[in-house]
Amino acid sequence: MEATLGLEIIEVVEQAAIASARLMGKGDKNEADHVAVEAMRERMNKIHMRGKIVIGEGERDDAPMLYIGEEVGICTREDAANYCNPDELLEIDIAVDPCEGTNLCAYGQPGSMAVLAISEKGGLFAAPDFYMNKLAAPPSAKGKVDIRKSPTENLKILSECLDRAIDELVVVVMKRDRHNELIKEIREAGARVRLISDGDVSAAISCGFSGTNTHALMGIGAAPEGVISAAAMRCLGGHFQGQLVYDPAIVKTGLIGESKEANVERLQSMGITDPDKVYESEELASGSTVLFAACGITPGTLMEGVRFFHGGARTQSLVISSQSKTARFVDTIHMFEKPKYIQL
Ligand code: VTB
Repeated sequence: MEATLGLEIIEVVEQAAIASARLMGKGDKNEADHVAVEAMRERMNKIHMRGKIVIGEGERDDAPMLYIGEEVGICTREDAANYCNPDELLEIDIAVDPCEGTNLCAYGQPGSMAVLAISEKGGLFAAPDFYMNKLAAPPSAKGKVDIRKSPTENLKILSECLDRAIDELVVVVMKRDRHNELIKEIREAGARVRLISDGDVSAAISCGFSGTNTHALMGIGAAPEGVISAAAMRCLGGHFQGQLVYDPAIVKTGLIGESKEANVERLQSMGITDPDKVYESEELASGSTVLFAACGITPGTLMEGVRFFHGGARTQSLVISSQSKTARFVDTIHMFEKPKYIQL
């Protein structure tokens, strides 16, 4: 899968990032998202595969493109028989977030990126559009920290695993009222908190790399983004756990549904019988092969943002593979027209 799709998915996230970056700082998050969706979909439809969106822009009625269930790729065309050999059909599931951190992009803030994860059919958890309590930590803490433990306990474990004092740890938390208690506890335990307004995928993945000064992500973000983070962390061997949040009293933003009971029913109708289950990264991204790709829109902890120059642009992407066990940073110069120069 990596040999066939590795380069293609880099181009998919690059195209989405370039499209969004043109609208960086323009204050219109919907448009920044819209152009990323279009660019991502257009490039995806040139790939020799039969792909299905399992995490996307929403249910069909809400989202005209890259909606959940949409089929993408050359082998989904009506005339696919002319191009695709049914015996060698590459059937894959895809989770996308064409502009993760739309607000960040719209206001020119760091940390927005175009991102996707793919796996063979059935290899990614089709998370409902709910919230998820998340715990991400570096590989050395994998399986040792636990979302069922208190933040204080987890920070002690983390400090042992990373062989550093608690006050040398940085925990990323999204700045939301729902996290006031969590933030207080982390600070009281002695660790430092980096509050972010958006973009918990980038924060989760940063825990997988040393040198990012990010040692844990704690708190509640969106569930679909949790699956994408889990896919990357599964490939990196980092720690990622997620637990669905379905109680509107806990999360007061977003589209979570009016009542806890109705939400539980919705989960049950999707086959989720235990709504309180703690999911490990290997369950959220369970496929035998998992690939993850991201391209920076605005500069972030892991990647540069898109930089335009006369006639072209330069991007930085990250592609992670469970197959080759690699994390590749890809630096690309895109030549749109005859550039006056190619900027190094
Ligand atoms: C979360 C987080 C994302 O938006 O979805 C957040 O996972 C929205 O949270 O990374 P609220 O509904 O509480 O505002 C992001 O930050 C960006 O898409």
